[in-house]
Amino acid sequence: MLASYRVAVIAGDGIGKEVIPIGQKVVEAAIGDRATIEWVALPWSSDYYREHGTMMPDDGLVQLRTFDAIYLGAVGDPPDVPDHITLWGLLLPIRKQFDLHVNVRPIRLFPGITGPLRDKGPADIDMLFIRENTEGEYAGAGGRVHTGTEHEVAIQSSVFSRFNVERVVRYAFEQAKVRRKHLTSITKSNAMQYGMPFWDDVVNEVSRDYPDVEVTSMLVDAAAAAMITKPEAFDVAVGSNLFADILTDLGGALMGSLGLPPSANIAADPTVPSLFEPVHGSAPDIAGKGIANPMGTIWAGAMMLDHLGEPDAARGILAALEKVSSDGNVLTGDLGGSATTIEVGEAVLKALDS
Ligand code: GGG
Repeated sequence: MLASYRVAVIAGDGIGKEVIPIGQKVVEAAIGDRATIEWVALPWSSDYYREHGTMMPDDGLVQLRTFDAIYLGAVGDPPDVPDHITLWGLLLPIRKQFDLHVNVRPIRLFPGITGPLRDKGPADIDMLFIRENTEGEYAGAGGRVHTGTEHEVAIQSSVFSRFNVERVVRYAFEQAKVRRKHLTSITKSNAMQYGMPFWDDVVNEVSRDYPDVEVTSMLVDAAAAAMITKPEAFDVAVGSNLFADILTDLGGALMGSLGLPPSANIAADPTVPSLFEPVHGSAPDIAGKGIANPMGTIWAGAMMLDHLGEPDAARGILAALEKVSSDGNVLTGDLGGSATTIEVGEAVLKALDS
């Protein structure tokens, strides 16, 4: 019987609204007649917030729970709506309530793309970040007191639970096992003396189950430098919510553009929808101009297909992206080209056919 998938589409804000329709077209073309996809567009965004006072309806999570996957563009419309409202009103509640425990972020220099590092090519820049995705620095533990007075205090605490750190680290080891068998664990254990040495302890404990995986422990500042000076040293990297978020933006820069990296927010419970999105945000500076790079969103669509059990279609999209990058004729401005978002989408569709 033909497989059928129901996917919730939250294009969101800014360039999210421009890149998501392109991603949908490519996903549909890649899947062909192997399966059917029912897309359900949900208008949850900053516009929705301006109209309703919330980023999504009260039963938003109940609605989302019925889907097989969520395809998200971007959230953020500063300064009109503060960033912490957009993020805590939509993306973070989905990650937390659906227990999307890991955020998988591949960082690869595509063939034909000139990255910013002299003498480093696609063979040197090929890493997979596993970002802890529901707690850590984004746990939301804290508060503000004496607001508006000169005694005002703000506290933001990081939270690391054994249950969560262990499963995230284990996920990273599993990835390392099927890649180059090297895991870099990124912390700041010298300065953050409770949560981060705890993270190191868990990594050491879990490593006993993976004797064939070599582990390197790095402070986040050293890791940032090493990603520039010696990117080939990274295979799989695992880090806390904040650290891995920052380092994967750096990874996007190594790829030549933040428009390229995708991410997969994976639910611990396979009956709950996972969420797929580009790493980039809403990019208000270029929104509405039709020049945003859709490649990260398209790649996120491939990760979604792979997760849904359509690895051939996913591989087809990756190959098409690589063909477009190798040819180098149809690229957006961030990659040195002059093509529009739609033109890049059409080039990927054509490459899928070839
Ligand atoms: N692609 C979704 C998006 O808008 N990302 C930007 C962002 O700030 N995300 C927050 C995060 O990943 O923690």
